[in-house]
Amino acid sequence: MASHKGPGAPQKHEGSSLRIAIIHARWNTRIVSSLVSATRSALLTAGVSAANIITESVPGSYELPFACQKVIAASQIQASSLANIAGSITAGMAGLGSATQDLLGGGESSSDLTKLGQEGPAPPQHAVGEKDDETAKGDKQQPSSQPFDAVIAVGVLIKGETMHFEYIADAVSHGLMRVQLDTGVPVVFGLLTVLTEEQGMARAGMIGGHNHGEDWGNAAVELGNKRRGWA
Ligand code: DLZ
Repeated sequence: MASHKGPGAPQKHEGSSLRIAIIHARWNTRIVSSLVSATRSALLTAGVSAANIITESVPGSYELPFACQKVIAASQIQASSLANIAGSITAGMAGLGSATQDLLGGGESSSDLTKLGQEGPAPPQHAVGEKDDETAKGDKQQPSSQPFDAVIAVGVLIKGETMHFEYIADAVSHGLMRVQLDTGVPVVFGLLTVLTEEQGMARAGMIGGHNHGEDWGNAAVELGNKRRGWA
């Protein structure tokens, strides 16, 4: 009998206007890396530009909620400062006479200036550091400075002999839920909580089976788009 597990029939969502962060733990690195790789591929397949996928790591899963919250906040602050700078330039230009504007070569309309401020080729800045390897790999699209549309938190918790697993799993799932509800930015739950390493490898597509990272990438694109409609 066909399995009913998973997110149902695939839906197509367009990701080319989105900016997405993948925050991953380094514990159980091989499994995490396979999951992150599938997550990234799903984002690229949906049309998200490589320049607009930011990847950042933290030591373990316990750090994921804090890092997600900080990365979201930093991107929102950066976008609003750029909008303020663009607003000041626009106001300054409006205060100059048209002759002075001509002298300065200020032919742009104020909306163009605002656009320059928001979408121009300003280098991205991120509070928790940044892997700027995406543009180096030949991606022609300029990185956007818009706030993140979604964040994907990836980690693998493997049950040990103590109660660590239970405490961390509980804290991280509550923490990630809180971050998305507090910030209004979707945080995709890419946390595997498995009993054995083999279970983790199976869910990361390393010994056959489906790589759950693909679902997480697709969920980020879907939620990133839908959130705009719900705003
Ligand atoms: C301590 C710990 C343990 C025992 N197991 C895992 C795990 O399976 N997966 C994971 O991502 N992290 C683990 N950690 C590390 C914690 O998440 C955290 O990094 C440390 O307790 C420091 O805060």
